Amino acid sequence: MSSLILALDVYERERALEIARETADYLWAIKVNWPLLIGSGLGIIPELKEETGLPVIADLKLADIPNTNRLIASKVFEAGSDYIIAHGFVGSDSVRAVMELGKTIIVVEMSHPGAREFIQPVTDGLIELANQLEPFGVIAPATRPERVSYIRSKLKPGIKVITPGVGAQGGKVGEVLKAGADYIIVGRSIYASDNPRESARRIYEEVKAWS
Ligand code: NUP
Repeated sequence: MSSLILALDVYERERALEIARETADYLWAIKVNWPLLIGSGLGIIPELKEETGLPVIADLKLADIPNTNRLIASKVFEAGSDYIIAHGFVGSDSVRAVMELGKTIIVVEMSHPGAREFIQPVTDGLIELANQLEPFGVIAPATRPERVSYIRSKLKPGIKVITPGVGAQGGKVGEVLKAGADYIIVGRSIYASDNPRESARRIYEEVKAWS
């Protein structure tokens, strides 16, 4: 089974469906984020599932009070999303509101440089939150493999480590898998390349070689 997740950050429905169709053979799941949801609407979720048969992860990074998180998450799960990504820093009640409705991935440390300013100092607390709530998985930065190892070492064994930041942001497949990632998320290196299918295939082969 593949451990590659495509971050499908395009606006247009047609383009999204075409890239999903071309790359599906090499993917574990498709991640949709605000650009695609704003550009094409929630209806893109069931369409992607029907087109590819793959699970869909809604990368909403929910960060609201429990009631609002619940109002949003219920519609997105209802639309067919298999997983939702939620922020942990808003507290366990807000995360629980999402987890009660479906499979959840908690952000414990983001991949961009700015994550060092506010998120990294609270990563330990977010790992503790994840260990207490036992979500499907957590987000850890492929751009900092040493942080992926650290997060993996502190996390309960069953919780998956999902790592964005491979490719365009500088993260390397081999390093992040060696550090303990279960899944890698790749966006621009696939969808913005001249040949998304070939790019997905190459990354898939690399993942297979390291797994
Ligand atoms: O820490 C995070 N970093 C990150 O890049 C958490 C995320 N969810 N993402 C998302 O992963 C980001 O919003 C985008 O959808 C994808 C990475 O895309 P790319 O940098 O490979 O193009």
